[in-house]
Amino acid sequence: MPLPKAELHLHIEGTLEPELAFALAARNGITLPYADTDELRKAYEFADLQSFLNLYYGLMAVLRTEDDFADLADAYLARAAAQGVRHAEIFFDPQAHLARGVGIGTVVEGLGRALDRWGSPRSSEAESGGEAAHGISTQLIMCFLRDESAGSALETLEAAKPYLAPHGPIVGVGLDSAEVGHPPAKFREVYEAAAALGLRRVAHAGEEGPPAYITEALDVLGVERIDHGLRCMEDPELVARLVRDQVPLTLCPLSNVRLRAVDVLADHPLPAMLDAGLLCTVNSDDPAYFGGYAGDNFDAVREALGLAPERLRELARNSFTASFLEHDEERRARYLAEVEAYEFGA
Ligand code: ES4
Ligand code: ZN
Repeated sequence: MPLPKAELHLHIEGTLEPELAFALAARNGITLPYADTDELRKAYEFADLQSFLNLYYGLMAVLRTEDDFADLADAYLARAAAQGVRHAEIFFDPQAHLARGVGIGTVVEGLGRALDRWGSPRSSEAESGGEAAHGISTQLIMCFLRDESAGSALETLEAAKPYLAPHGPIVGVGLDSAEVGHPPAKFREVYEAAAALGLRRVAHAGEEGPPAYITEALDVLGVERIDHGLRCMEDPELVARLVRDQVPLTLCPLSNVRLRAVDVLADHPLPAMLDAGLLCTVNSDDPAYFGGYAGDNFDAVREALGLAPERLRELARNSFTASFLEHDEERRARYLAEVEAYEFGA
C-alpha cells in the first residue's frame, strides 16, 4: 500500500499521456505532427522550461470538449489514487484553452464530472481490494499565464466567476508559464481582486526565476504557498523567512531534472531544504512529460537521495498541512492520522 499523500502541484494538462493524446486527436478529427506515440514520446526531450512549454501548449489542441476534459481528469485520478493520493489541488490554464476557442465553462464542467466521480470512496474497488479503493477530494486552482498581459488575467478571473468556491470547484488562483522576465508584481491587481473574492493564492516562483521573485510573490501578491521555490536556497535571509513563516513549497523533483533545474536527482537540494526546516512537499508538476506521478516522485527521491522512512512521512504530513482544507479540518485530521499510522514495508 502506498504512503497516503496530497498532490498540490499538478497541471491537469500535464497529465496528457501520448496514448490519450492520440485517442482524443482521432475523436476530434485532428492530425498530430507525430507518426505515433513512440515518436511523440521521443519529443519529450526538453532543454529548458520554454522548450517544454512549446510542446505542452501544442498538444493541448486535442482538448476540445467537456468529454475530453472529463477523460483527461479521470485518467489522472485513477493513476493518482493508485499511488496513494487522497487529496489533489489541481491547476488548469484557462487562457491556453480560450486562445483555441474553448471556454472556461467547457473546461470546468468537463473536469468537474471526473472530480465528482472520484469524490467518494469506490465501493466496488474496496470490495475487491483494488488499489483505487479510496476516493480523492479535489479542488481546482486556475493559473494565469504570466507571459500574457495583466489585463487578460483580469478578464479570465471575470469569466471564472460562475465557477468559484463556495458554489463552484475553483478555490484559488496561481501563476505559471514562462517565468523569467515576468515578475510577480505584474499581476498585483488581479491577485488583489482574487483575494477580495475569497480565493486562495499561490504562484510559481524560483523555478527558473531568481529568489527575488519568491519574495515578490509573498509581499506583492500575498501568496500562501510557493510553487517550486527551489532557488530560495540562494538567499539565506529568504530561507530564514520561509522557515519562520512555514510557507509551504511545492517541489517537483522529477520536473527539476527534466527541465534541468538540477543536473541529476542525486544533486537535488530537498534533503538540505528539509534540514533547514523548510515546509517542503513533493509533487509531480506535469507527470506525463516528466516521468512520473506523485508516488513515482516519492520513490525517486527515496532512492536517489536515500531518504529515511521518517523523512518520507514528514513529506506526506507536510502535504496535508499545506493543503487548502481549512473548510474541512476533520478531513485533514483523518488524512494526517492515516499518515501517522502508515507502516513502511521492508
Ligand atoms: C509548468 Cl513546470 C511548469 N512551469 C511553469 N509553468 C508550467 N505550466 C505547466 N508546467
Ligand atoms: Zn508547475
